[in-house]
Formats: sequence, structure tokens, C-alpha cells
Amino acid sequence: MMRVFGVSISGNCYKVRLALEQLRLPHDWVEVDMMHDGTHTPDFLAMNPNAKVPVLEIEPGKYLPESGAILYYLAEGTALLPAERFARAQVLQWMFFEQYSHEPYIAVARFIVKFLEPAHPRRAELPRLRERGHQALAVMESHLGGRKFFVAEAYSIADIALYAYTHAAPDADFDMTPYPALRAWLKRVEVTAGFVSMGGST
Ligand SMILES: N[C@@H](CCC(=O)N[C@@H](CS)C(=O)NCC(=O)O)C(=O)O
Repeated sequence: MMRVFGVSISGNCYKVRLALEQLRLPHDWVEVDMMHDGTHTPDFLAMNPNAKVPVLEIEPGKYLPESGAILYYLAEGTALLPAERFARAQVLQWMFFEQYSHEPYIAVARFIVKFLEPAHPRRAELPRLRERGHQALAVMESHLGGRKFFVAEAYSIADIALYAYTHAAPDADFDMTPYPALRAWLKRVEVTAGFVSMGGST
């Protein structure tokens, strides 16, 4: 059985759990104690020298880190990854967008707001993170206007990758009012087959 080394409160790990559930792939979840250096033990570093969750254990000794790479691996040959060449590349386009222009702002802002104490000096980063995060949300809003999903009108791992921290943006006090297409898309994702929420099972 595949195993996921992850942290339940992490959006990057949630992407993997959502894909596994929607693809009905049995797996075991191993909770890593990120707040107490659980990603820096010799055993963990042997799986991912970059010291980050999630890591997928495909079989004993065969490890894949990076949420986007894991989604791509799991989705191969399924409806979550289009077969057509251009659509497939567009899925990667949006997953790279998520990693470079979206997650570094929205996920980091969420971490600071939700998990660091109110007087933490990293709060000084929030205005810039919010500005850049809103730029990413505006790009998504303009792409989604009139579209059902990010690529080729079909739900894919691009939607899973972007859903994780977009739906969690209000945790970091992002006001979603200016993004009606984005809010409608979030609702559309939430009724796809086998959807599970970040905190629970529905
Ligand atoms: N690009 C990576 C980012 C993974 C990441 O940032 N993981 C965080 C939790 S959300 C982590 O493991 N942080 C622990 C650390 O940096 O020590 C991915 O998409 O998987």
C-alpha cells in the first residue's frame, strides 16, 4: 500500500490526500511533526533531502516529494490528467503558476496568520504577501470567467493544485468578494466525485 508522509494542516499535503481519495487509491497517512523538526530527521531527509512534506512512498525505498510531482504521478492514465498534448502542458502551466505565483504568497500568509503568535516579527511580511496573493487570485479570476475548470473544461490536477490554498485564502484574511468566478469554481470543485475537505471527510 502507498504511504503519504504529510501534515494534516498543510495545503500541499491536502492536494495529495484529495487526489488519492478522488482516485479511490488506498493509502496510509503518516503524520509528520513539522513543528518539532520532524522533516529534519535523518530518516526523513533520506526520503526528501529538501526537508518538506508531502512525500509519497510508492513502495518501500521509492519516494516522491513535491506535491505537483505526486499529483502528476497519481493522475497518469486517469481522467484527472488529459491525454492530449497541449491540454496536458496547460495542466502543468497552472501547476507551475501555483508553485511560483500563488502558493509562495497565499500559503505563507496563511501560515503566518494561523500558526505564528500574534506578535511574531514575520507579520511584517503580510502586506507584500497579500498584495502578491491578490495578483494571483486576479489572474485566476480572469482566466475562469466563462470557464468551468482551469483546463479544457474538465476537472484535473490543475484544479486540485489550485484549490488547496485558494479555498484556504480566507484563513489569511484574503477577502474573496472581488472574485465571483473563483468563488463559483471553488463550489464546483467541492461537488466533484469523491471530494473530501481539508479538515474532515466531506
Ligand atoms: N513545493 C513543495 C512545498 C512543500 C512545503 O512547503 N511543505 C511545507 C509544509 S506546507 C513543509 O514541509 N515545511 C517544513 C519545513 O520547511 O521544514 C510542494 O509543493 O510539495
